[in-house]
Amino acid sequence: MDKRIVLITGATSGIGLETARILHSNGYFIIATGRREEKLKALQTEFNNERIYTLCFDVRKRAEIRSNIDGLPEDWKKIDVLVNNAGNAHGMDLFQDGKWEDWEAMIDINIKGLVAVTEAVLPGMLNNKSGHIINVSSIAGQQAYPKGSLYCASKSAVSMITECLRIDLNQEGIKVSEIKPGMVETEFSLVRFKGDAERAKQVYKGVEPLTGKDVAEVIVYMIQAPKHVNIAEVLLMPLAQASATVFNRKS
Ligand code: 8X3
Repeated sequence: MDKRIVLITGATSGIGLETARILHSNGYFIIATGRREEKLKALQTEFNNERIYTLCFDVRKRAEIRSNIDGLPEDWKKIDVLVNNAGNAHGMDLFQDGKWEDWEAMIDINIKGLVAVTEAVLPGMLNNKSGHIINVSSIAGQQAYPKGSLYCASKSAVSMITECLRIDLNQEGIKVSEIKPGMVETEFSLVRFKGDAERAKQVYKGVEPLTGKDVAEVIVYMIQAPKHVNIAEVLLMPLAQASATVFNRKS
């Protein structure tokens, strides 16, 4: 295989980590980004320091993103695939009880963060007239659910940005895709409920959710599709889930 470089945001856990693992085992070169330096170091060790480059930044820091991407060594500059995976939910409240800080975090990370990373990586792809951008959104971006307002809105924005980007890049030879997972058991609920492990556990009670690896396998499939094939959108749910709110829960 030709040398292929994939930049994955939020590569230190969950879907991002599993995507990095599968791609690495398939010979890809991985640029792993995340906020947690120690987790990035652990991934470097796991990959024996081979075919991995790490960038430690918070997707909320636009200037840092830009300087990190622009500062990549020459042999890491040609990014073939960008997986915009970093994102999370903060709080789960009725709109009337919502907290401004939670709303702001979701807008800053899920929307502005994704845009800032894309903005930094895109010039290289445009220059090469090739590339693939895969945005990880959510079933929450197409179906509203109670207490989901700003999370659902942020993921809906990701869907629209993806669609517009595909249109704007149509003449440039760059693929743009979106994967919308349903229930996935990662750190997602723990973050949403601010470390309340008991509450997080209840989310998955009586159902078998997707794993980060399940989603990663589909992302890898999207990356490996033939050059003329773009898997534009995937909605991926566990068997036990029929919609954002309908589950077959065994108690
Ligand atoms: C995660 C899926 O349904 O918990 O994006 O919001 S959901």
